[in-house]
Amino acid sequence: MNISIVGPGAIGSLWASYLHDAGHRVCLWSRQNTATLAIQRDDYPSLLLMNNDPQALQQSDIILVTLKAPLVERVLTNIRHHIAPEAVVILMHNGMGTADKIKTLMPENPLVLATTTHGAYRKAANHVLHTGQGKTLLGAANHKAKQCEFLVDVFNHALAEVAWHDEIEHALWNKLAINCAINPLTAIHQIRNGELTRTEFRDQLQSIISEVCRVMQAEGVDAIETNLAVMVDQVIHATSNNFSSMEQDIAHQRASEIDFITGYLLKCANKHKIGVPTNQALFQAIKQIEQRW
Ligand code: KPL
Repeated sequence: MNISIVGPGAIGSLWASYLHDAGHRVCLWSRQNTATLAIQRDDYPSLLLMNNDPQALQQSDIILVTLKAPLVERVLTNIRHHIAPEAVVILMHNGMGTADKIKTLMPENPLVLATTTHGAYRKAANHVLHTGQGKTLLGAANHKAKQCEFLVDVFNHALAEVAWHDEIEHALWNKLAINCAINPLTAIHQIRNGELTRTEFRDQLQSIISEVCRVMQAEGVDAIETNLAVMVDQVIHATSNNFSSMEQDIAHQRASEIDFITGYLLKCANKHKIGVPTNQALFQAIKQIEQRW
């Protein structure tokens, strides 16, 4: 198939490399202004992929968007006239809130949402390390995408394990709960994920999770507070040596994904008139840090 990866950061480069190895024609769309881009995964030989070629984008059957959430709407607004109306658009990023905008922006295209737990680390601009095996879930965000379950075979063949989720929003909410718990705290304190096991964070973590759980239930997601707490704890342990993406954004003075993580939670909480003071305070703390730059 012809597949374009829009925003080849760590996760995008990982998928570009695996999809290319599985026999697909993979092209990139990136902020680098060059006709080709090299991508190396682990110790494998480097691949040279086409970059920013409007014709290649036009011929793509699948557009895998691995941009960070704050960039999705702006970039797709700029390139949508190069994208065929039947091309399947897949959004794969941390946080929630982009899908509604893209549904309106590109009403003809089947829209699929994805979440992945694969670990990827960008060692250098063109070199990605596959640091942990994970699982990828795909699911329909609009009516047309309900016929896109075939994507599971395409993606599974490249990088297992991939499954179709009939309620992808529920899977995204579970990931949002993990990100609400881990990302702001590690970013504010500039610590690794594993340091959240310290007793000083126990009450705060519990309060974050309890607030998220109430909002999830109001949104119609089957959430149980103790299960969410176990899930967060498992991720903290499994990624204990890692810095979260928000910790890295703040450390490098880049705008974070806070509006699409805790910010999305606050919007939903407001809609249901649910008080979420702990998450509200974390949101403000991140905003204050970002405003200092
Ligand atoms: O998704 C993550 C992130 O850093 O954004 C977690 C799961 C918290 C791993 O670090």
